[in-house]
This record gives sequence, C-alpha cells and structure tokens, in this order.
Amino acid sequence: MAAPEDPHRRRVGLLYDERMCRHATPDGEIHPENPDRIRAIWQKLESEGIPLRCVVLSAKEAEDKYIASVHTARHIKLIKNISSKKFNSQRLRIASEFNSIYFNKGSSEASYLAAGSVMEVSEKVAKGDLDSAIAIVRPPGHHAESDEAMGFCLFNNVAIAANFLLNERPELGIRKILIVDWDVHHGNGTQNMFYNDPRVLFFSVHRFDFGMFYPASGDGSYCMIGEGPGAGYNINVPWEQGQCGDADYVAVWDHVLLPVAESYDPDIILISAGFDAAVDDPLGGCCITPYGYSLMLKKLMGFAQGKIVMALEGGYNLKSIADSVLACAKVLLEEKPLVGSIKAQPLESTWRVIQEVRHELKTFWPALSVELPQKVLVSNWRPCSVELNLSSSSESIVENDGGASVTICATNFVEIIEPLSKLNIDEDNHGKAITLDHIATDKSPVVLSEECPNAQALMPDKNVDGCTRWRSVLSKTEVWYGSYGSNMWKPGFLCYIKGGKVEGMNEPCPGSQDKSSPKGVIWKTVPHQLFFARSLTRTWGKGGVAFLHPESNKNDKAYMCMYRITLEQFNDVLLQENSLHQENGKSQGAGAPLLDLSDIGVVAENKSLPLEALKAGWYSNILYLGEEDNLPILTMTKFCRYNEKTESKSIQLDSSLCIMAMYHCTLGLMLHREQKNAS
Ligand code: X5A
Ligand code: ZN
Repeated sequence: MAAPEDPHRRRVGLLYDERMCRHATPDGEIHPENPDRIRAIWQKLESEGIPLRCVVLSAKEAEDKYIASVHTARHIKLIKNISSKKFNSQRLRIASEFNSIYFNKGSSEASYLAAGSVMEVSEKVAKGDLDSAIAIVRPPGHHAESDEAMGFCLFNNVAIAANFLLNERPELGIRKILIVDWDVHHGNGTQNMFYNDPRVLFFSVHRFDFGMFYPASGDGSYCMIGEGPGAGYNINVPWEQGQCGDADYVAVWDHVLLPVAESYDPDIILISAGFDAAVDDPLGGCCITPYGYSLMLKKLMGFAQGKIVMALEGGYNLKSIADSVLACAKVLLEEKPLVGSIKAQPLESTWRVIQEVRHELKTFWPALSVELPQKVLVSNWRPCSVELNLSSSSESIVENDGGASVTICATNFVEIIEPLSKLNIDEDNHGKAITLDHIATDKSPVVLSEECPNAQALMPDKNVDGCTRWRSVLSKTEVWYGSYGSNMWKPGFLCYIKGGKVEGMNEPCPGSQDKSSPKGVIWKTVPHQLFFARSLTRTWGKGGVAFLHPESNKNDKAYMCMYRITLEQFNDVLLQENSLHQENGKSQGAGAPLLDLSDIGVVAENKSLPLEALKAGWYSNILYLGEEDNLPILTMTKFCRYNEKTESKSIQLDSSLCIMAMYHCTLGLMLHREQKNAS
C-alpha cells in the first residue's frame, strides 16, 4: 500500500516529451546535440523512480505572441516554416547560413515545445502550484539571438519564459528574475535580450579562454555588465581555461553569485542548466561532478523561497548529463541531505577571475567590494598541468581540451612552422641560443647573462644624480606595457615591478625602483604571432621563452595583457627582461635610460626600435603596438629579421615549440611554468 501523501513533500515538476526528440540532423549524421540526450536523462530518472515522486507534465507549444517578446517576426516565421514541405529542398542551405545549426522536419515542433514547456513550468512555479521544476527540453536556447538561431539553439526558451512571467503574468508577483546560466558556453542570446533590463539579473559562468571558446566573441567577458537601467544586472564569470570543476564553481557561487543573489532578492530563479561543464563532456573540458551540481543547486534554493526552474541547455555526454540531472532532481525533492565532498582546490586562475568580476561589479553590489582575505587567495588554489598531444589526423583543434590536453592537426601545424622558419635571428651572439640543438636536448643550456658582454658596460652606476634626474622625468610619463608569455600572469609580471619571485622562477627579481602597482590592466589581442624558444634563463629556469614576431600580420593573433606603468618602470622591466639588472651587486639603470621620451616618437613611427645597448639581450627590440587611452602600447621582443631566402641561422622550431606557441595563443597559459613542473 502506498504511504499517505506527505504534506511537507516538495512538489517538483518534471517535464519531458518524446516529441522533442523529432528534432534531429536531417540525414542521421552524428551530432552531439541529438535526441538521445533527453532520452538518456528521462530513462535515468525513471530507473530511479524519480517521476513517481514528481509532478510529471507534458510539453505545450509556445504561442507566437509570447515568443515575439524576445524574437523578431522574421525569426519566428523561419522557425515556424522551416519544417514544412516547401522548405525540403532549402533546409540544408538555410541551416548552413547559421552558426552551428541544423534543421529537419521535426525542428519547428520541437522548438515550439521546448519554449512552451519552459514557460509552462515557470508559470506553475511562479504561481506556487509547484515548488520547483525541471524541464528536460531540446533544442536548447541560450545562444539564440532575437533574430538568429545559433549554437544548436533555435528559440531562447529561458528568455521567453522570463519575459512571459514579467509581462504577461503580473498578478503572479514576479518582478525580479535571476537567470543562472551554468552551461559551459556563454549565454549570449539571453544576455542580449535583457542587457538593459534590471528586472532580469543574468549571471553566466562559462569558458571564455580569452575569447577563443565558443561562441568566441567578447560578449562573455566580465566587462559586459549591462547597460542603461540594466547596468550591474549582467554578470559574466569567464574562465580562462578548461579544467574547472566543483571547487571552482563553488568558489564563484560563494564569492560572486550568492552575495549578489542575497541583495538582489529575486522572486524566482531560472537556471539555464546546460550540463556540458560536467566531467567527461566531449565539448566542455571542465569537470563538475553530479555532487558539484547538487551543491550549486542547493545553494540557490535559499533564495526566491526555493522557486527554481531548471531548463536543459547543453550537455553532450549521455551518462554525465543523466547522472547530473538525477542529482539535481534529488536536491529539489529534498528527501535526503546531500552527501559528497569536493576533491580539489580552485585553480589559481579562478581566484584571478573572481577578483576581476568582483572589482568590475562592486559599485553595483556593495557585498562584492569587501577584499577577499589574503589567506583564501594564496592558500586556496592548485596549479594545473598541461599535456600536449600532436595528432596527425585531419581533425581541427578539438574543442574539448579533455581537461588537460589539446589536439592540433598537422595542417595547422605547417601553417605555423612555415612563416616562423623564415624568421631569422640576426647573426649575433646568441642566435644559437634557440637553435635546434638546445631545443632538442637542453644539453648545453645558455645562461643569458654570460653571453651578454654589454651588461657590464651598461652598469657604470657612477652618476647617481643623473640617474635620479631621468627617473624623475620618466616617472611622469605612462605607457602600456604589453605583456605576453609568462608576464601575462600578473603575479609573474609584478616581480618585475615589486621584486621577488614566484613559483617557477630561479632567483628573485630586484623589481623596479618605483614599486607602485600598475595603474591599469587590460587584455587585448594584437595582430602578431607569438613564438617560443626553449632554453634556460636566469630568471625563469628551464622552459619556453616567448617572443612576439616583430612584424604584424592581420592573420595572426596573440593575446596580451597590458599593464599601465610609468616609462621609468618600463625601463626597469626592460633591464630585468634582458637580465641586466644588479650584475655583481651594482644597482640598475644608472646613467641614462635605455628608452627615453624622445624614443617613443621614433618607435611609434617605425613600429620597432632595436636598442643597440641591449643588442645581446633577449628582448632588445622595442615594439609599438598602437595606443590605448592616448598612451602608447609598448613591448619588447627579440631582434630578428624576416628573410625569405636564407635558410641558415633561421630559428629552428621543433613541433613541441610550435604546439606551445599555438596552445599559448589559444589558452593564454603559463607554459614554461608547466614545463618546469613536469621536468
Ligand atoms: C547549447 C550549447 C554549444 C554550441 C557549440 C558549437 N551549444 N560548437 O551547448
Ligand atoms: Zn553549452
């Protein structure tokens, strides 16, 4: 006999409808976003007896007038008609005009059902007929823009439901909606639809990889905070890399999302619940466990009186998504307390991202302006290790970095090697420092300072007054120092300003004489190629040494972090980068600056300025990379010539260095630190 109905039992809505499986690739091609996704979830829930404990609902098609609150008439017309006979011959071509979209005869119906289903459960939760709900829908929605299908998404299901509650059901008292988008991809569509609207707080945590991860635009950056009345009501947490897992997400919940939710005090929470950040997902490269998802969900149940709607977005590993949704269903049912534990610590980059986001939004959300305790920041992170695989197949870069590895195809590879093999190091002292011998064996490592006879000459340290004078003049001019390679990593770069050493450095840097912090930090791409040589440096020990190709090329792209510092500090960085500081106890940069005020005009005009005095250094060539806030962007690289003909003495690059360069460009990781860890 069935137990009497427990009056305290949570009423959890569960919506699934087989008709949403009819949206599929037209000729049965394999695709990650396929009908088995929702089938696998439903089967799993059934096998665990979940539907028996929930209120099971079936799907309803959304009405056009509600869809029209976020989509254009043109877009609605397209999705409505795309499955009809008269489009049979055009479907393929039309789909190909969109980014990552397919259509078939079932697409129209499935998209109307997905949108209508999320509306349906949202209304029931808003009313209080249900405590919470899970809508197991497809196609997903969060990439869909008002006039454009993209990223496997046709209608923006969650946005349609949010607008429906706000505009069509005012009597339900839903005035403020928190949308939490934990799909591994940025919810660009949803962001855009509510960018000016303070009634919807859109929060998305996603892989960004410095703009390289799908949908690969700047929209997912933490700078996108909303506009007009919506300013402060759009929050992006952009991961710098894959490998993020439970610890990283929970850190973001504790230090960004929950403090904001607390003061926003939403009336309902809609979760754009993609499960492609789950462990083993083929696209995401992250590693949230089912326990991690349950914790993230549990922590949200303290808001909006527990009114939570989960709408499926992405998630492409059938087992992972089924296990994750099951864990979430159990949380909503609140039958048993959570059991589990978080295995790892957050990544180092997670704290950097959290601090960036908090800094960006603290004027809107005072709870974010409290400084995070240093103890949390320094003790609570793990370094990550990177593994590189070279594939000779014709696949392109695999989107998934598998948590730690990247596969790069052989054709890309040639494209990288070819131009670099024509880049000639001048036949001076240490072109040999990056020839194949050293790269391949590391047998006779070259310690730069030993090869740098000018170092002594440069350090007369007689004229203390003269020194003080140029320093005081140059301290009044600011420039952007464009950092790449390991210097992009702020704690690493700060060693050149503040002094000291970070993990991976062989010996401490003296720092700049003026130790004040950079006045600004911005990320930017420049049309230059980044390349690597491997050797041994005094400062960094064994590992890859990054250089920027001195000539720009519009097809190249290198990620750089710009630090706003004084020209005096730039000179001190220049000295340290060329290992010319504090030789034999002498103080640095005495008589005259290496780069004076008048040189800035010269370098701006010629784009580059090789410094004779530093000829023997690794970074003797000053590059001008444009302007930001009317200040020049300067960096330093190796002095090399571009020569189509000469074969000898050109930079010898082996495959691992090319992959390092490409990997770095892609992910902005601190490669030589990893290398050191590995060796
Ligand atoms: C909903 C979702 C991913 C699109 C990836 C396209 N879309 N390469 O996860
Ligand atoms: Zn996704």
